[in-house]
Amino acid sequence: MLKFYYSGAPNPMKVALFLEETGLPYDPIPVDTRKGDQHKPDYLAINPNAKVPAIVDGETIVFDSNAILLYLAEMTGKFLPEKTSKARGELLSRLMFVASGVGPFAGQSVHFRNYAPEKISYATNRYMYEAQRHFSILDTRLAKHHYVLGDTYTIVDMAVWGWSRLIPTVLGDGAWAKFPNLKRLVDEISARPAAQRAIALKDKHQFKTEMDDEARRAMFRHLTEKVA
Ligand SMILES: N[C@@H](CCC(=O)N[C@@H](CS)C(=O)NCC(=O)O)C(=O)O
Repeated sequence: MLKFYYSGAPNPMKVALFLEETGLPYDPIPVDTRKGDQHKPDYLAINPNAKVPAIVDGETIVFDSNAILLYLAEMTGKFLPEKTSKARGELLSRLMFVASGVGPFAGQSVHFRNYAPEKISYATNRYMYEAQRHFSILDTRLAKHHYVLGDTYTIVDMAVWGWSRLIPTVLGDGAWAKFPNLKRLVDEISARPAAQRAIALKDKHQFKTEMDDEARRAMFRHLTEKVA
């Protein structure tokens, strides 16, 4: 059975949503990143980047949430747009836009707003600005299309859902007012039974919730290793 290495964080949740939407059988394996599980040799053999999610499907290993979404969608033939070159161009562009823009800038925004030991207004402003800019691009798109790729619910919407549902954590309370069309999509997806099951998945295992010294050492290794 397909093994799904996960936590309740935004990137694993995209994959949990896909798995629950398709009903593909899977074995959820917790990786408690606040306890340092991501740095254990057995896990590094699966994902050398020491992050969740990852999947093992027989002899195939896939890590990085958006790569996993594409792999699973192509494997099952589900949640993909129509099979035209134009639609594939849109799929790849928008999926990589989420992978390289939305996710990283939202993640850094959360980091500098909530976890940086010093408040650095330049960094906070840069990452919040970029996160907001990326979400605005999605919002503009969704003003004209029901889903990111048009009329069909695809893996791009699942990828978007992963980080967008945390917009208040990324940009602060009240930020939803800036993205009414994106909110419409996130609310629609969150109300789906599959999304409810994906969100509930983390309750199957006991994940550490405190962001204490052990968690900071595991997740923010630059605190103890200076390279600059
Ligand atoms: N590009 C990767 C990023 C994965 C990532 O940053 N995962 C976070 C959770 S959302 C994580 O594992 N954090 C633990 C750590 O940084 O040590 C993906 O999309 O899967």
